Amino acid sequence: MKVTKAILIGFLSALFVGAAQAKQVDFTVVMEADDINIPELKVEGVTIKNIREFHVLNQPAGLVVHKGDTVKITVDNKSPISEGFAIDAYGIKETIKAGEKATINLTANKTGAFTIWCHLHPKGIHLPGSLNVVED
Ligand SMILES: [Cu+2]
Repeated sequence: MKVTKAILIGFLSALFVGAAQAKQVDFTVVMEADDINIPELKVEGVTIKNIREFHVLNQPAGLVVHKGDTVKITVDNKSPISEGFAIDAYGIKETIKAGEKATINLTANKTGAFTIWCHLHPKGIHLPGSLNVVED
């Protein structure tokens, strides 16, 4: 009887510890745009006019969670245009209008490094990020 009790307590403890490892993780990702205009640039005797550099960056770009975590990502789009937030492996594809926020929920049930990308713009304009799901 004592042994059975000890085994039962051990089993329940293992269950409890296992359940305690998965946790709720909240992130805020801000999409910031850089819009730079260079009216004239002289390089090696060549004059280039009206250079515009526009790109969008997710900050932070990399998110790290543990397998089993419940993840809530608040995406704040501070870009002057609509932006996309997609994670293919988790079936996420959100479009967020300029100045708006979106909340994305997922359970991190697949391990690996997954690209967070914008399905609206080329990757040279909107730099990709990553969701990294690690084993405990
Ligand atoms: Cu974009």
